[in-house]
Amino acid sequence: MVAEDLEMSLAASLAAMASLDAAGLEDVRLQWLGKAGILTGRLKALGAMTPEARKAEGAALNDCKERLNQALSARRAALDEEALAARLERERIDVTAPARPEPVGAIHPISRTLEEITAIFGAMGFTVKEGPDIEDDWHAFGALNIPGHHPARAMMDTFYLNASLGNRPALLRPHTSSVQVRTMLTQAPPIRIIVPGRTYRSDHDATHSPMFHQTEGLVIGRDITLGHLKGCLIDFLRMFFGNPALPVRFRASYFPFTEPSMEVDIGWNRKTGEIGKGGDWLEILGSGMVHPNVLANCGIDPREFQGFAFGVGIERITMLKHGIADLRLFYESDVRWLRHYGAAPLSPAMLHEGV
Ligand code: 2NL
Repeated sequence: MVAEDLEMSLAASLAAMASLDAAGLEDVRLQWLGKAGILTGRLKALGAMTPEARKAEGAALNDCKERLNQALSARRAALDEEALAARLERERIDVTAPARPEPVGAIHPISRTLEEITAIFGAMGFTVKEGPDIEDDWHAFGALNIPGHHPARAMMDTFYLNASLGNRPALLRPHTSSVQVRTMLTQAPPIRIIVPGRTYRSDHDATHSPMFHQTEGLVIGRDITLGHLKGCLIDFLRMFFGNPALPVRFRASYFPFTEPSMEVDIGWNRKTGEIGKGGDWLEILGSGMVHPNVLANCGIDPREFQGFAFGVGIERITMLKHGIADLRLFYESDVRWLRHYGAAPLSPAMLHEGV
């Protein structure tokens, strides 16, 4: 028979469990079922009993053991559940909470100008072409009708690399015209492209950087005239500077790759720097009708096709538009300067209210 005292201390142990943690439960288990445990001792003693006594005592001890184990696992499960509930509460995420304020970046003024130029010419039906910064001298000079003795080809202006492409000297492109050359060689007219990108010249002072940005444009068709050139560039300049009455002047000039060639000036005030009024003229870009030699070099028959091209310096027009005094500021990565002159990242260049 199971003694009364065993039944009583089991009841006490079961009752005490409600307030025990995992370590406390393990103590109770060892107290009953460990090597020197109460039940362990009683079970060992069964061997010395008569069969009848052993049967009764054995059944009772098993019953105790089962109730003990059941109570232990029930309490363990309750502890696990409490821990999980506490953790869920502790790690609760409020998905409706407003976002923490994040520092807002800004678009670099050079990037902004490129976006604006792309928007303006995009609306006129131009597509954007890009090409390699490392070029050979034929794509950079030869194809463009630039003679070998031309100063642009000299070491002091162009960065030549200690390498060649095919059997031609390699260099850092001094203008993006090489991309237009590549386009004419691979694509039949009509052509209507702009080519924004980095360009390189061996020059460094307040108005020149060895790396700068340029956008060139090229339009080729059967009946493209100087009138198209003028209309296109006047529209571009008026839109870019946000002044529909901006005075624009075309002045005869010379480039080896265009004939005739024209420098384009806009009206400004020399004293105040104000653009659009003041009676002075400021040179802003170069343009012209593509030279027949250039068309022929690029596989286009100049008796069938003609067109115009232009080139504009991105740093220069950005400085004029925003009143930036020194070119070197563009490349200093001064965060205060970028914050001041940078554009809002979520307002893309759009034409409906001017760029
Ligand atoms: C300037 C002058 C210019 C071009 C660039 C060009 C390109 C090809 C054929 C003919 Cl593939 N011309 N580009 C034409 C005239 C002027 O840029 O002073 N840029 C800042």
